[in-house]
This record gives sequence, C-alpha cells and structure tokens, in this order.
Amino acid sequence: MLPLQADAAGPNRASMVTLVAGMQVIATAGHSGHGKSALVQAITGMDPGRLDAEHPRGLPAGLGHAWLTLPSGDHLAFIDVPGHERFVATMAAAVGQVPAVLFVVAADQGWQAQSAEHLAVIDGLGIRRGLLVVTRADLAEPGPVLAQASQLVAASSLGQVEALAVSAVTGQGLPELTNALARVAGRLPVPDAGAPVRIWLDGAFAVADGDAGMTGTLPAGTVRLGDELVITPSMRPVRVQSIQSLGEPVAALAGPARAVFGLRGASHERLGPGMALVQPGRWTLTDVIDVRLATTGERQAGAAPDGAAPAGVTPAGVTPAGVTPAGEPRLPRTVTLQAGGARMVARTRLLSGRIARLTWREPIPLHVGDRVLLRDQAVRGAVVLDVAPPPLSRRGAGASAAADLDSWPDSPLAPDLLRRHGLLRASAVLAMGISEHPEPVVGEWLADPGYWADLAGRLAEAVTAAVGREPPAPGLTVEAARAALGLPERRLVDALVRPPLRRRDGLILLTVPDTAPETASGTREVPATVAAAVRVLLADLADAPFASPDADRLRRLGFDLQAITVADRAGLLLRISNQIVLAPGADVLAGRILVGLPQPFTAAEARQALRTTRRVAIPLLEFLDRAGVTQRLPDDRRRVVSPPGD
Ligand SMILES: Nc1nc2c(ncn2[C@@H]2O[C@H](COP(=O)(O)OP(=O)(O)OP(=O)(O)O)[C@@H](O)[C@H]2O)c(=O)[nH]1
Ligand SMILES: [Mg+2]
Repeated sequence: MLPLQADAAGPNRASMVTLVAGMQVIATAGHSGHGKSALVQAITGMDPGRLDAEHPRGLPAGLGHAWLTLPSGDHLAFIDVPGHERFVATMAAAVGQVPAVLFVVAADQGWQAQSAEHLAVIDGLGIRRGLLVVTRADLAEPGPVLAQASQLVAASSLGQVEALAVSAVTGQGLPELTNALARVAGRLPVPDAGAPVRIWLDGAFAVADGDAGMTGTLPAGTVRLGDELVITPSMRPVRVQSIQSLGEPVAALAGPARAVFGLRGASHERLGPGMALVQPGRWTLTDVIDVRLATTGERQAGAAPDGAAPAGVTPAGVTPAGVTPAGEPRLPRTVTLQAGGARMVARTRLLSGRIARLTWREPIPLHVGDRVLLRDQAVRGAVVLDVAPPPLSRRGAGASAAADLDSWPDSPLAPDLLRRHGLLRASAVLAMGISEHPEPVVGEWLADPGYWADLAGRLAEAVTAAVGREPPAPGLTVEAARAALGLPERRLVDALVRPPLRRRDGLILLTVPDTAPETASGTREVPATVAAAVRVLLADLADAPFASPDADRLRRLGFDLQAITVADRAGLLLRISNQIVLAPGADVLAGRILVGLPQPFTAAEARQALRTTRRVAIPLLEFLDRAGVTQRLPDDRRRVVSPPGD
C-alpha cells in the first residue's frame, strides 16, 4: 500500500488514518489440519478465522485474514486458506491474487493429498515466490518431511525456496520465520499503481444505508473513495463509499492489498462468487479465450534457472496426469476453468500442440497474459493469449491459428494481437490489458502494417476493376469499397486512399495518364492548353521518369502553379512539390525501386538508385514519407515500410 493522502477534506475523511507503510499480501497453502491457521496466529498474534470489526464478515468458508508488521514497518497481510479438498477452488481463487505463498506441511503427517493439489495450483498459476514451512516440529522430527517437501516444491514454479522447521505451540523457529517472511516480502515486485483495477469478490455482506460490503484482494492499481467501478458480469455501476484495510478506514488504496469495500449501488444479495469489481473500459468481458497450456515447473521468463527440477525427482502430485508420454497435452472435452475468483465449466478444443480454445457461458473480465487453471483429474495452468479470438470457421483454421499463437510471448503485445486481428480499436486493445500500441491509422483504429498494405493493394485492385468495367465507371464509391474490403467503417477506406488513387465527391478515382482519357472522368476537366502541355511533359519523362523538368522548362511549357494543381487534381500529373512534377505512378515506381535497396538507405543511395538529382530525390522521398511508403528514421536514413503493390 502506498502512502496515499485523503484527497478531499471532509469530516469523515479528516479522521481517516493515512497508511504510510508498504504492504504485501501472501497466501497460505497446505493440507487441512497441518497448522496453517495456527501458524498465522502465532506470528501475527491475530486469529485469522475470527470474525469481528477488524475481520470482515462474509468471507467464504475457511478463508481467514490477519497481518503482521515487519521490522521495516511494512505490513504483510495473510490470506489464510482452508486446506480441505472441498475448498480447493476457494484456495485457488485466493492464491491467484497474490505473488507469494507460505507453504505449510506438518512434520508429523508429511506430504498429503492436498499438499500435492495445492502445489499443483501454485504451479499452474506460475507463482514463483514463497517459503516452505514444516510445522508441528514439536510432534515429530521435521528433517525427513523437510527433505521430501523441498524436493517436490523445487519441481514446481516455486523452485528452490527457503525452508524452515517451526512449531506454533513451542514457538520454535518463529523468529526465523518472521525474518524469512520479511526477506520474501522485501523482494516482491511493487506493482503498477496505475494498473487497471480488478478485485474478485471473495465475500459480500450488508452494511449500513443499504450499501453492500465486499472483501477482496487488490493485486495492483489504485482504488479511491468515490471511484466509479462496475460489477461483472452485470456491468452494474457502483460507487466506492468506503475502503477499509488492515482494520482502518482509508481514502485510497494501492495494490497489493487486502480490503473491505463499501459499495453504493449494489445490494449484497446480488453479489456472489465469480463476480469482480472492475474499472470500466479496462477489461474484456469474455466467454471465449485462446490459451497456451503450461507445463509443470515452468518458470516465467526472466526467472533464475534455479527452479529446474532436481534430477530423478518426479513431482509427485504436481500435474500428475494430462500429458501423454509423447509430451502432447491430453485435454478432456470439458474442464473446470478457474480464472481469478470465477469458476465454471468450459468446453475445450485443442487447436494443436499446447494451444487450446476454451468457451463457457457467463462472461468474465480478463486480460491477455492472465493465468488461469484448468481442472479435471489433474490441475493445469494456462496463459491467456487472446481474450477476443476470431471464430475458427475455415478448414485448418485451428492449426494455423495455433502455429501463430505458439510463437506469442506469455504477455502478448499490441503487434502480436494486430498480426492476428488485422484491425483493432485502441479501446479494445486497452480492454485486453495492453496500454502501449502503435499510432492509429485513422480515428482509434490500429492496423497491422502488413494487413494495412494488403488492404491498400486490394483497394487499388477494386478501383481498377471498377473503372475497367464496361460501361466504365468513373470510380468506386467509398461504400462499395468498404464492403469489398470487408471494413467496419468508411473512414478506414478514406485512410487507404493514396496515389495513384484519389478521393473525390464520394468516389475513389484512379489517376491515369491521358493515354486513357476515357476511363478517368477527371481528364476531361482540364483546359486543352494544360492537356497539351501535359502530353509534352509526359513525353519528356517517358525515358527518365525521375528527371522532373526544371523551373525554366515548366514555365516555358506554361505550367504555372495553377496549371500544375489542375493537372495534379485530374490525375494527369503527380505533383511532388510546387517545383517538382512527375508522371502519375512515378511514386509507385520509386517505391518498387527503393524496396530493392539494402534497408535502411541514405538519400544519396536513393538518388543513385532512382537516377535523379538531389533536387528531385529529397522532395520525392519526403512525398513518399507522407504517403506512408517510406519511413524516415532518426538518423535521416529511410526504409520502405509499405512497398507498393502491383
Ligand atoms: N503440537 C502442535 N500442534 C499444532 C501446531 N500447529 C497447529 N497445531 C494443531 O493442529 C491442528 C490444526 O491446526 P490448524 O492451524 O487449524 O490447521 P490448518 O492447516 O489451518 O487446517 P485447515 O484450516 O483445515 O486447512 C490444531 O489442533 C492446532 O492446534 C504445532 O506447531 N504443534
Ligand atoms: Mg485453517
């Protein structure tokens, strides 16, 4: 938690405690009755299961809460999970919101069924930090259990964590445990306070004035009094009326933190498990995702290699099934999908390799890069790659989608998604959990560069086909072009119009030289003197397409600024600047020549390749930059970004 001040004065706000210490949240894990709650109580002095003013009502069965003030003054909050097998979903929902776990095994009972199941959940979620604690060390010699559990934990995503023997009854090892917890907490990353807010409800209850109260973990981002959030999946708007954390009211709270929120606009009877409190516009509410199935013991990118499984150790109980001897994942047709606090039956479709599509009924708020769990007999983790995947209707679409998706990173970026979707609104990309993206091509539309160049080529083809038809049409209407390209908005068509295409009066025209005057309505509009001058000029350019006549020659031919403008508008000439004119299509030709150069290239190299002078080359390159054919780099060199089509 960050030291946030109340930002508005008021009688109730003035009395609020401003929390100045940092906060981290850790969850317990381990078999039922192994001493998790007793341990949390022994080190915090608080009974995690007690329900009173400091301990919110409405926590689901077995979930407890307590906290510790570390020597640094920071706070470490515990989510104490139930170990019973009936509550694995509760455990998974809680652990899914935290970056670290306190894994507990009893010295006198050793590794048990839910030790294995909880470790599989941790592994599936890819949690990398924590401690292993063998407790009840007063009842049995902890050595053998420490050795066995250390090996099993090392084969999971946790890797080699610090391991300690303790007793909640005698107090043995508790000071060391507190120190070890402080070390773990000190190394945990501090998440972005500006991150989008998503709080999975873990409990709901009635508070005064008809408001609803809810408990949950804020993993990242900031919630302030008065914030307008929405409850998923109904998208009902609510206002944050109160925030309580570590037993105190606060005006604002930054994750990671445990908190109780008072909400205006929702009644507690309508709040339940699987719902989330989210920042509007920042999450995709989805019922279909494409995922990459995780493998056991997978360490996330950037992790030290110390998490590798020790040789000869089979991670007994960690994803015990689900992988065939050939290494191909086996996936039942339906699984229980756990995504944050939501749990539902999902239909699966293995596309190929480790890429699968999951569909379910009630939509939930997700981001790309989220970790989810698939549970059948085995527990398996998966990384969400796409939260709005396109339908797979074509034959073979699944396999080709999988081939592409398999190359994506665990945290997909805008270029990955654009490669797949072609076009996306910036707001949709933001709702997918990606805040950085390339410049829109128009409005808020983002385009994949390859797809955009392809659309430009297809538009040119469609216009050429229209004007070549019998009887010839003057051009293609923007709406017809939009439909032909399958684009969602007409302004995308407008943005694609570039030489040799041109837009006029709702039509897209193809600019052609006067050798084909009958197909270009524009050519008839120029005065005869201009048309004659154009013919002479084009003859000049026929053999040397980039040898724009100099100012003298233009003047002698009668090309003043007005004549150049008229001829350019009619598509008879290509005006590069007010002094430089070329034949229509010279820009396309230049693009084809430049794409053949080693990229990037200097202006001098371009000038040589185009066999022209600096007087022409520089304005021509600038023209191509504006047309999006070339891109000028910070060192003044250029590269072809959108080579012209045929
Ligand atoms: N002798 C001894 N008993 C302990 C110790 N720690 C816990 N116990 C006892 O073990 C029993 C189970 O402890 P809990 O803390 O409730 O276990 P838990 O892991 O929270 O169990 P669940 O909430 O069901 O998952 C209780 O009777 C505790 O008093 C210890 O270090 N030594
Ligand atoms: Mg307990």
